[in-house]
Amino acid sequence: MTKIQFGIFVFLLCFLPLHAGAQSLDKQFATWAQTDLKRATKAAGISNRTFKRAMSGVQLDLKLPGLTLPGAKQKKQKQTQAEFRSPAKYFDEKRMQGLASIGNSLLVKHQKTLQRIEQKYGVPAGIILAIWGRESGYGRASIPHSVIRVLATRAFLSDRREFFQKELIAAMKIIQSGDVSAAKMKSSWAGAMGQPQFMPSSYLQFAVDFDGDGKRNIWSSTPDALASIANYLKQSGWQSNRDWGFEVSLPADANCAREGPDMAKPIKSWAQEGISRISGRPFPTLEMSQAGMLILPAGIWGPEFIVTPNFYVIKKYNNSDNYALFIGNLADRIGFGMGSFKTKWANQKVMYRSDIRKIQQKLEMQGYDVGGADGLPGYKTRRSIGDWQQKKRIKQTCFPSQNLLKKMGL
Ligand SMILES: [Ca+2]
Repeated sequence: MTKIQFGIFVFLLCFLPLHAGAQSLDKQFATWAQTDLKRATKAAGISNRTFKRAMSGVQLDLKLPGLTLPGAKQKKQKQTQAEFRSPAKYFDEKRMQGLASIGNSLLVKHQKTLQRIEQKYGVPAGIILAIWGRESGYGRASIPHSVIRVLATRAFLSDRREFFQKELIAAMKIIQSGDVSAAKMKSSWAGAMGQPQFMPSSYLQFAVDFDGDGKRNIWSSTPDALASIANYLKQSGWQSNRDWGFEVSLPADANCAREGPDMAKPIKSWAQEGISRISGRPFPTLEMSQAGMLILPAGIWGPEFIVTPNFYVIKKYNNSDNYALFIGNLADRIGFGMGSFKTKWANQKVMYRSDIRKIQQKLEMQGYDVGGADGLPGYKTRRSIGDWQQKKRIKQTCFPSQNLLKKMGL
């Protein structure tokens, strides 16, 4: 099937529900729901009554992105043309300022609730607000989908069927618990629910009732949504007496190839070799004897950080260095009136992921650990580049570039 034919096929499925192909797909879905799915839910302790309440009238939603339609050859991702986007795009200053400004007013508005939450869970208000703002625009973003419909569609028509079926069963467990009706369980098109954007399994693990009405309502109760975010972080290991991290400045001759959680050492040891906070303030006394890790998201070409284990707790919410830095910086703006990172992200020539993969493969052949040749420069790739450069006695950058490709003979 060509691209155009595939497009027409999808068009027909979307807009002509009486088309034979669509009809049979709906039938297949209904049969699957009443047999395989029903059996699996029963085994997981979902009652017939809950199953009916959840699934009655639920139809496939073929407009969701990323579905795998039967008969359609999976499009091979054109990785050769995929560009690696510089972290700079992630930290759009206008967006950060907008979120910080609303966050500051909400800090005042919800002060008492946030203080009670901080007392109970040990997570500072700024971090909770930053996640709330990032995930759902402080509960103002439109979250229009029915989570049951999204998950049922994906459990039937995606290449991660097992994952989505598990989440669908978790969603039914929520309905069975009586916390919320199926109709009120709204999610994103990916199945992330409510103001904290929890998948149903995270809801079962971390959602809490904080307004005292006996129900965990992350959709329309602000105290429940905020305390659930705090509980997620606490259960994931948040250390209450510690910061998330600090923007720092490395001495010009410092070895940049020492990033990552496995190269942690006491913050005072980093300080002793001349790494200092970019604000000019000293590291807080409480932090000095505790573990800190170096993070250089763009190698020597961008802001540099010493982070604490709490940085990795934020990554459990969303597994991305940029996400965790975004939350940390937004929290600092809300809680402490700080601004953008002081060091700018350098304007580098755009690189293709395929070129980054070539660098990774070459390093792997020489015995370096790049954390998998995926075309994305994570900390293992960055520090292996730095180690390779040091061995070749060329200037360390700890980041892929066109120049590095040439130097490696690629
Ligand atoms: Ca509640």
